[in-house]
Formats: sequence, C-alpha cells, structure tokens
Amino acid sequence: MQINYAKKEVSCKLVYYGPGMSGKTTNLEIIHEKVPDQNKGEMTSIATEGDRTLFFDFLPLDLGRVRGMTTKFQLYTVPGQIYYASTRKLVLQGADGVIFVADSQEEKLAENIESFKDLEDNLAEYGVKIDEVPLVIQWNKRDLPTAMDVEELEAKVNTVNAATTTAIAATGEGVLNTLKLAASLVLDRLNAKTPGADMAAPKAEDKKEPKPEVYVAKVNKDGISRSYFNQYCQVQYRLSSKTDSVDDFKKFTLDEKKKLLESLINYVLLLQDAKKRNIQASKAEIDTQINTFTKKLSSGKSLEQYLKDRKLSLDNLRNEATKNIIIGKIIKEVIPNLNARLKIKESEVQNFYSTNQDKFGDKDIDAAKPAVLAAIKNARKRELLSEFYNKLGRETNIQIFHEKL
Ligand SMILES: Nc1nc2c(ncn2[C@@H]2O[C@H](COP(=O)(O)OP(=O)(O)OP(=O)(O)O)[C@@H](O)[C@H]2O)c(=O)[nH]1
Ligand SMILES: [Mg+2]
Repeated sequence: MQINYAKKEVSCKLVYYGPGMSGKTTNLEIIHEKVPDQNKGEMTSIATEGDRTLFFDFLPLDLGRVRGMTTKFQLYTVPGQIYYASTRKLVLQGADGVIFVADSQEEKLAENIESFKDLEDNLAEYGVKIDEVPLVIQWNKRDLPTAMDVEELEAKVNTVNAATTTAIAATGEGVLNTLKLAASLVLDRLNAKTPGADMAAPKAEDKKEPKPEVYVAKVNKDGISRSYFNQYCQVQYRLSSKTDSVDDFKKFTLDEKKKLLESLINYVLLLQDAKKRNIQASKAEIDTQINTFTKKLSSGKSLEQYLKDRKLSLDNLRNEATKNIIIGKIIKEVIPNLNARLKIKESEVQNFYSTNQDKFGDKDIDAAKPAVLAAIKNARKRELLSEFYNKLGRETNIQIFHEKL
C-alpha cells in the first residue's frame, strides 16, 4: 500500500487469485466494462496465450474519495495454471488484499483446495498470514449444473473463515459486489493500522512507475521479453522431457538458456517470414496434427492425461503444432527440391560406412545400413535446416542480450 499524504491519496494492490479457468480474468473484464471511463485506466493483459493468463492482467481503478482520501486500486490477476507457480508468487508480492476466485464445480474441488493452499504458502513466504490478510472468496460459476452447495464449499475450501460472495462472473453477477467487499476490507485495515496522528512521514518517492519490460532479444521489430522467454523454456522442457513426470519449475544453466533463446529466435524469424509469405496453419491442420499426436501416445494414454502429467495445456500443444505446420510449409518454399535433396545415394552409404567404420564395430555394410541411413539423413536435415535458417536470418536484425537471461 502506498500513501501519498500530500495528495491525500492511497494506492492499494488487490490480487485475484485462484485455480486455472476459475474466472479471474473475466472478473477484471467485467469491472473494466462496468466502471465509468473517468474512474479506470487501460486494462492490460500481459502475454496471453489463447484466453489463458500467462503473466498477469492489470486494471487501475479509481474508487473515489473514501474517508477523506482518494483511493486508487491496482487490480491484478495471477495465471492460474498450475505450472506458473513462480509468476503467481511474484504477482502476489505486496498485495494489500486478495480475492480468491473459486470455481464452484464439483470436479474443480481439488483444484480449489490446492490453489488455496498455494495462496497460503505464497503469502507465508512474504511473511503474511492468510487469516490476517484482507481476503474475500468468490464462489464463482454458480450457473453451472455441477456447482456444489455453498455450505459444502465453505466447509471444504474456506478453512480460514474468510468473507465470501457468490458470482456468475461470465454474466457480471456478483463481480462488483466482490470488489466492493474486498476494497472495504482493505480500507478498514488501513484505518485500523494508521490512526491519524501516528502516520509515518511520507516517503520522498511515493509513486512507483511500472517496471519497464526486460528484453532478452530483439528480432527485427519484435522484442522477446524475459517473462515470455522464461515461459517458453518451461514449455519446451515439458514437451521434450523423456519421461512424463516433470518438475514444477525447471532451472536452466546459462548455456541451456542460450540454446533455448537461439531456438526461440529461429522460431520468431520463421513466423515473421511466414507472415510475409502469407503462410498460415489452419485450425483443421492443427487439429489433424493433434489427433495424429494423440494416436501415437504410448499405451493408449489419453491426451488429457498426457497434458496433466506434463503440466502442459492444450494451447501449448496447439502452438507446437502450429510451429510444425508452418515449418513444413516454409521449408517447401524456401528450399526447393527438398525431396530430391533428402534422397540418399548408394555411393553415399558406402562412403559414410568406410569413413566411419570404427562406429559400426564388426557389422558389415548391410547390417550397418539402417544406422548409416539414419545418420546421413539426420546430418542432411540439420544441414538443410541451418541453410534454411541462414536464409531467413540473413535479412534480419537480431540483437541478443545474454546478460539479461
Ligand atoms: N459458465 C460460466 N463460465 C464462466 C464464469 N466465469 C468465467 N467463466 C468462463 O470460464 C472461462 C475461464 O475464464 P477466465 O476468466 O479466463 O479464467 P482465469 O481464471 O483468468 O483463467 P487463467 O488465466 O487460465 O488462470 C472463460 O471461458 C469464461 O467465460 C461463470 O460464472 N460461469
Ligand atoms: Mg486469466
């Protein structure tokens, strides 16, 4: 909380917390829609993928004069998806109040409980007790058929006896009530904490400017922000992990980060080039890729299970499919005669076998042939791919800021 005594202005941070898809962003959108223009700023959604919040959504609000002070509220949402734990914690920092948006559906009970526990843990790391912070729990999605009884939700999720509201955020019902309740709890707290005469001297610097985005690279006009890059690293790790069990958050060495950044830059170049050539991946093409992928999952595992195990979302997979489709289409355009160049001649097999004989032990050329073919093909693919990326990269302006990784 920041208090500007000279201006009689108080600025509070309210964070909408809760499991993925519970309706946090929807709450902010409704508030943005309903509050008159002069009382609100722009709503910013930082790095969104599909409808999911990847970093946070932000809405500055002016709630007018309350008890002689002008009150400004900064509303934030966190990304609810389980694996953005570090971002969630970061957004929660310095919160003056929390609105926990729970999804009332029976099948979401475990996620609500887990997310509530996650809130408690993260607050504790900032030295804040969950039963002391101004907190409102919103039982959202009351319109859905599997919504649990409020009494049952209270008993199972609201272990701290917090104030609660009900809502159908999608239609706007209950959204402003929830906000008003939370704001009044925050202001009550402010009053209790700062009895007039004891007010500490105002700090010289009262207004905090929003932190500028940190970029790890610039690829022509597109900047790659550090937050986006970090998400990208986690998703690539989850997609490429050899086993289905993955860490919540993987730490990378600087070298690993450099490699990942290179791959992301290549991808951005590819997308820029695809845009110029008007190459796109259609929804049908993406669906086909995902279906093929699902069929290949080991031992008939369902896609849902695969995603859950790897802490991935369907959007992550769709993005990956989009990338593959666009790569396929661009390669065909940029490298003509691709198929001809991928054909391997008998003489090449012999040549490779004789120059790398030590690698094949006592296998004769026929026995070693599959391995030889695979090795040549891989080398060829790498060669084509780097030729391809060089062609794309040649006309570009790439700046890399390794010190920002
Ligand atoms: N039926 C119904 N749907 C809702 C309600 N509130 C939100 N939704 C829908 O739930 C979906 C997810 O809502 P979001 O607001 O994006 O959820 P979120 O909590 O921000 O999700 P993350 O950003 O992934 O953490 C959207 O399709 C909303 O339209 C509600 O009260 N009832
Ligand atoms: Mg969201």
